[in-house]
Amino acid sequence: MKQQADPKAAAGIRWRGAAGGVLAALAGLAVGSVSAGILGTQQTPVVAIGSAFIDRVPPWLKDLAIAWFGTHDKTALRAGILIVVAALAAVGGILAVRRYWAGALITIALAGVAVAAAFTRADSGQTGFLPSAFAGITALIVLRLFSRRLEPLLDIPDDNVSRRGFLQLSAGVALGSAAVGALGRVVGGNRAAVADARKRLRLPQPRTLAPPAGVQADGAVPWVTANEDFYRIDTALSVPQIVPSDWKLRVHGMVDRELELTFDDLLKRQVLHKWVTLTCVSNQVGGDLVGNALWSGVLLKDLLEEAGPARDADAIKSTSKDGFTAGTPLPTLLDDRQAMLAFAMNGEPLPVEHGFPVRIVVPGLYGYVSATKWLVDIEVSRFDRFEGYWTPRGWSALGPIKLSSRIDTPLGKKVEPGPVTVAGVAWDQHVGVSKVEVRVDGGPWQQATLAADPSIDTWRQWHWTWDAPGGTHLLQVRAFDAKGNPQVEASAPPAPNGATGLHTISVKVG
Ligand SMILES: Nc1nc2c(c(=O)[nH]1)N[C@H]1C(S)=C(S)[C@@H](COP(=O)(O)O)O[C@H]1N2
Ligand SMILES: [Mo]
Repeated sequence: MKQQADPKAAAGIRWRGAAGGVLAALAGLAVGSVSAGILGTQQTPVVAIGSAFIDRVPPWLKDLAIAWFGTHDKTALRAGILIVVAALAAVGGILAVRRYWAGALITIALAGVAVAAAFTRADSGQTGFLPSAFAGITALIVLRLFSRRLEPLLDIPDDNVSRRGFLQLSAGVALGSAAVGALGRVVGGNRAAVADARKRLRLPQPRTLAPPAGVQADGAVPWVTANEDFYRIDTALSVPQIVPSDWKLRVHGMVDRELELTFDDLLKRQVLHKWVTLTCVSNQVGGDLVGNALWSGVLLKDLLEEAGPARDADAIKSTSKDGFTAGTPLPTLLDDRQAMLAFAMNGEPLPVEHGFPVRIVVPGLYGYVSATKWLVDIEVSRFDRFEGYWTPRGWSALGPIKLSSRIDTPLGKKVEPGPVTVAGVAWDQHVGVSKVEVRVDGGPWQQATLAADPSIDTWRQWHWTWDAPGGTHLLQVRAFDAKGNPQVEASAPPAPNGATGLHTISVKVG
């Protein structure tokens, strides 16, 4: 045909086809998110695909994602999905110019993946697949409109009517998608209602938010981690939105009496305020997936004793609104460590990303085996009857926190020769830290000064003054637990039960 003789015209058709394909996908995604908002589900096509992907990542890839993107791993995943969808949609758009069904097949495949992904999600309910289905149908229709406009150009490359038609259609679809997308933000499920309810919530306040006296040492990282600075780790690509008045917790399983609690029931109970340092098992040596906050809530022990756990029960399986589960040893919930159902963090209702309205906090255990956010269900059970979310994914069933220490200053700073403050934190929740030592260039270990110890459930700040000579030096830190055991020096990665090794930094002096 004629257009084969003219490579420029062929290229023109190709890029128009690609643009049409991308715009068709965009229109589909916009319709997908609006319908998710209207249906009150979190499962937009991107969330469905992303969540199903997260559910299937092997531990090494999870570690890599956190190492590369830190707590921005979800933004990176969303961007990755959009790039892949756009690339495939562009190919589909090019194919559709000549053979609509070839392009349509790619669209159907993409929508099919999203629909299937939505079906695998515990939190997607019965309508969770619909946004992806609507997205697919929209994309198919828009793709057809584009292929109709572009087909005539195959025969008459300089057909101005078709060219103008393509531009008009592109502009229309782009504007339409933007408008629908904007609408999606307005009808965005419960988001606004939850933000509003959270703002209006009045909770029992702690007497003071100030850290206990003598705790704060001169160091780079404050003893209290502000809510905005607190690390966030979870599998929720779209954060569950729960209005407190809709919240209910069921306590059931191997118990004498099933309990059901509303948020008001919770507030009627005796409230506890407690400093606890939370740690993620994915934290690398020297990493920042650890934070210390004042948590307010009620004792889990009281609740569990009211329910009456069976004698042979050894665990609870806690479940979040979005289907995450943690398996926690029952003894850690019944002993003196004051494991709690927390509803406030540093004197404020829990931030939505940190589990609003209610989460679990258990001193001494990594988050993945205990700290369920957006908590809705507690089943008293046995470890031989269920597995928590991360266990079949390569992480151990039990996750006691490992003794660790970290240097926070002079990290990445250039310092002058002479006295230099070296400082950081060390933690071994519910065991306690008794000593921290620092060494320079593999020399003798020198004892650092520890800040006061308000409780064994929080991290401890330490500092040491170094008379720094010029040159480049290696600083290392190690901690000892309350029983005098030193921290494990051999390097191990986070999987399957927490990293070990000494935090080592290089400092340029002079
Ligand atoms: N619902 C839910 N809760 C969750 C998780 C999750 O993926 N989903 N991740 C856990 C993990 S691995 C950690 S380390 C802590 C982190 O709590 P934070 O985000 O408030 O710091 O939450 C825990 N609770
Ligand atoms: Mo974690």
